Amino acid sequence: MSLSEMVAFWVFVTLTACVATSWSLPVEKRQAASCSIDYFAGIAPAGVRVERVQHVTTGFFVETGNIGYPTFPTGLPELCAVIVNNVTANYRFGMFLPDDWNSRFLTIGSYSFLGGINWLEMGVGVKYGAVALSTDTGHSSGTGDITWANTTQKQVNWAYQALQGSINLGKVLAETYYDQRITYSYFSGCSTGGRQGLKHIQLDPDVFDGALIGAPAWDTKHLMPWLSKLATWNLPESASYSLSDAGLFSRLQAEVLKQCDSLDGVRDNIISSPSACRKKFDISKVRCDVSSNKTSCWSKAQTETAMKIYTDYVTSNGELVYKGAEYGSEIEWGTFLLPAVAHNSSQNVRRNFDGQYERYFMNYGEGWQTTWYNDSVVKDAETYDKRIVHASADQFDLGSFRNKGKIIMYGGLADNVVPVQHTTYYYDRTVEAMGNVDDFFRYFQIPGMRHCWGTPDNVKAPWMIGSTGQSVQRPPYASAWSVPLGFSDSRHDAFLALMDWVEKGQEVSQIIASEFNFTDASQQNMVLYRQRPLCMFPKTAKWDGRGNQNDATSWTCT
Ligand SMILES: *[C@@H]1O[C@H](CO)[C@@H](O)[C@H](O)[C@H]1NC(C)=O
Ligand SMILES: *[C@@H]1O[C@H](CO)[C@@H](O)[C@H](O)[C@H]1NC(C)=O
Ligand SMILES: *[C@@H]1O[C@H](CO)[C@@H](O)[C@H](O)[C@H]1NC(C)=O
Ligand SMILES: *[C@@H]1O[C@H](CO)[C@@H](O)[C@H](O)[C@H]1NC(C)=O
Ligand SMILES: *[C@@H]1O[C@H](CO)[C@@H](O)[C@H](O)[C@H]1NC(C)=O
Ligand SMILES: *[C@@H]1O[C@H](CO)[C@@H](O)[C@H](O)[C@H]1NC(C)=O
Ligand SMILES: [Ca+2]
Repeated sequence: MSLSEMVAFWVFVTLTACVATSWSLPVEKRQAASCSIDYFAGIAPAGVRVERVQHVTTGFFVETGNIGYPTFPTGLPELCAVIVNNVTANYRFGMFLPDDWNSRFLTIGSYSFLGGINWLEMGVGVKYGAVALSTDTGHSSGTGDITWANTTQKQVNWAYQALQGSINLGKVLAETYYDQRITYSYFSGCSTGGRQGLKHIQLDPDVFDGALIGAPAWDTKHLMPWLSKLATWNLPESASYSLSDAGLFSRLQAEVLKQCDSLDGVRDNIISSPSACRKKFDISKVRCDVSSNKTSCWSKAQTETAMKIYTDYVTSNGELVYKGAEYGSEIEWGTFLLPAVAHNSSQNVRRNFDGQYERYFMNYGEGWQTTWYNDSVVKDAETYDKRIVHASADQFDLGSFRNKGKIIMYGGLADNVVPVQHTTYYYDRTVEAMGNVDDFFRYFQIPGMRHCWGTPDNVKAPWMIGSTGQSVQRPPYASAWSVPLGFSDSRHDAFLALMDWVEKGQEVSQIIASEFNFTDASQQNMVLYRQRPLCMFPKTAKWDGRGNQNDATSWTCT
């Protein structure tokens, strides 16, 4: 044996011994052994720093200083938590790699302009047995803050680059760690998360096999100017037409319910046909012109402001910017219209969102005032988005994704944070571009649901379909997953339904939504209140006229 042969032989023996030792361990133990910063630093490519690796055996994981997502999951299975930092592009992502892995990869979406890793909902995802990943989108920020968006790199990171790079590297790290291929790649997200899901399908049709898309804020370049327009309809706050008390929105919502509930054929506190309401609603019924009761009396001028909000925002050139608010969504109008800062702040805006997109994302500068808004802002937003930032997920033809993946999209008919008519508009435009899309893209409207989850107290519509953002809204909260009280199956859980469609070819034509009642003041216990099928758009649920209306079997999709 020559020296080189001896070295080669020694290397062979050593490697064989290592591999033999390693393979003699059960798979889970072997992974736990690799769950170390040295291991991940060893497999990570140049340009990234592995910040933290922790084998979680306590069911609980915390990342201190995460101001975007300060709630953390509990009840976790044993897993490896990893934080990776792309130091070149300046974004971070987190992964939960379960010891007991079913070879699926699940990307979890973000919300709003929040900067941080969404560990809470990764915690939901990992309970399906998948690797779960989320990115901080390249910055650290809390609610209602867009001041961070003052460099092109940060804007582009939020728009798509941070998530794109995170998914690409995350997949490689997972496959290396498990020494096993990913069989299916999924996405689940709502709001900004919905935008991210559609955006990444548009960027790369091979990125996901299935995507659960909730209330997508897909049209960033129009959504944000619409918010400013909304603010200008309502400013100044001292004006007779201004809507400045949450009581006004409750009063209007109650009137809409009174006039429109039965227009869908069933008096059940749910407006299932807002389009019928749009044709019939008489807003003058909320007027009482009692100036001493500003909280629930509407003036004529205020009803005119409301009518602008219900109507599509179209520029003076006739271009549609954003679809109007839906009838039944009034409780949510306060999100953008009620002051979040002192009434008389120097900026004179009701919500920071009103003008921060223009100031920071569009580089108008800190001094820009919402009251300066005019339709040319729309043109500027379109141009900047198209040329530089590419945040909007505004491609309607989804191309070859059709041959590869499946999409379940949903939107609450009482959503006015991302007005639901614009979600329907995305679906309609896609059908226009691609023809009937039932083979791969199905849309489910959820009557009475607010933005992403929840329902007004006087509506209590079935809304829960176990999507990642939804589960944690109800007990057991931070340790929740799927639909509670025994409904974690593919008839009630939209993500399980999506997996069955992708992996077994089982088409999803309805999903049964649930609503629960709390049975204690501390809201830790619930009973089932009612269930009803959500139907593949444009079908709607029809009551059979006989059975218990709270029972899903009394309804069919027609
Ligand atoms: C951007 O904003 C941050 C604070 O969020 C500030 O520290 C930084 O100097 C700003 N950068 C530019 C280019 O304005
Ligand atoms: C870091 O991010 C940039 C921009 O997304 C990307 O091009 C690069 O590949 C990333 N590096 C790694 C090692 O993932
Ligand atoms: C204002 O009107 C509402 C609804 O009519 C009523 O419940 C409330 O008591 C009134 N408030 C005052 C101060 O009159
Ligand atoms: C400004 O707002 C504060 C708090 O809302 C209030 O106390 C103060 O009277 C206001 N000042 C003026 C000039 O309106
Ligand atoms: C419209 O708004 C833009 C941005 O604030 C401003 O530059 C422009 O001068 C305004 N145009 C008119 C006609 O007021
Ligand atoms: C749930 O709450 C609704 C509305 O408050 C009530 O009508 C219904 O009887 C309750 N159902 C159960 C099972 O508690
Ligand atoms: Ca009804």
